[in-house]
Amino acid sequence: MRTKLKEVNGIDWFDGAVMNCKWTGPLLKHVLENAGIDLPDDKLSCAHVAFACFQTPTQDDEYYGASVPLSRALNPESSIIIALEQNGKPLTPNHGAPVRIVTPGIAGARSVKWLDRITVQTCESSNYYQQHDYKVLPPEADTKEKAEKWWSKVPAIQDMPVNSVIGVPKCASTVQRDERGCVEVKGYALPSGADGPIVRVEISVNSGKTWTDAELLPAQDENQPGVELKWAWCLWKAKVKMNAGKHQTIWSRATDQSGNTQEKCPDWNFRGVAYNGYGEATGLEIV
Ligand SMILES: Nc1nc2c(c(=O)[nH]1)N[C@H]1C(S)=C(S)[C@@H](COP(=O)(O)O)O[C@H]1N2
Ligand SMILES: [Mo]
Repeated sequence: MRTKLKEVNGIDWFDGAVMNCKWTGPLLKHVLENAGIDLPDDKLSCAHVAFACFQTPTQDDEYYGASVPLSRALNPESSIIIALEQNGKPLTPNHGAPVRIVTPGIAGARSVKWLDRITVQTCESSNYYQQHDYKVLPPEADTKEKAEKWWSKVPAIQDMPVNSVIGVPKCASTVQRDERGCVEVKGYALPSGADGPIVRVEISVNSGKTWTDAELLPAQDENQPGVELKWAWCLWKAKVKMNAGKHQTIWSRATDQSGNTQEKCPDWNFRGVAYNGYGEATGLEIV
């Protein structure tokens, strides 16, 4: 968002940030149900489950915290887990050892690492990172001062938007066409929140005039061949005809099962978060 639109108060995400691996641990739902949820019925629908880590102060608060709606945590489909293992091994310190939350489809900011406390409560987490960050502010909130009045009015990001990334060819590379004048394009795509799987990825080499369908290679459950993994990324590949020449661009556009699809470019926002414009490989020299 910073490089394409204008300066943001945030970091360079490049193509985006994603974790795609195998997480193992009890479902949060089962732990909450075993503990017993002590809330009046009329509070259940708006309640949140808050996660906190008190190991160290953070840049902007005394601890790190986040929350997700209780209804989501109690939905068996949501797969929110208290992770103990990553790719079959105990969590490493960097990734939250000994115990962290993993919230599939939801922004990584809610996957609290080095977990100390889980609270079922009638309001969202009051932590800085839930209230004053990770929100898509409207474009008019373009300074710290103007942003201030928006933080309490804009919802915290939960579900991430549909997205796709071109991994091959790399930006600014020289690409050799095959004997039929085609270039191989490969990448990954992610659905919006729980709206997976990805059902279509299209490629354009002419600024969106025409699109070619990519072949989808969805991640499969190793124990149940043929069963697509709902939360994993979908790898894809395509062969597209291109003319020789410099300064060429390839775009990718993903659509998920619920019909969410990428726009060329979303509106600018102050923190530069949730960018999900078309995947792009730019500055290509095709030979
Ligand atoms: N305790 C704690 N948990 C945290 C954070 C943090 O700063 N402190 N950062 C969050 C954010 S913003 C992200 S994107 C993920 C990153 O998880 P990873 O390091 O395993 O990729 O952790 C989340 N959990
Ligand atoms: Mo993050």
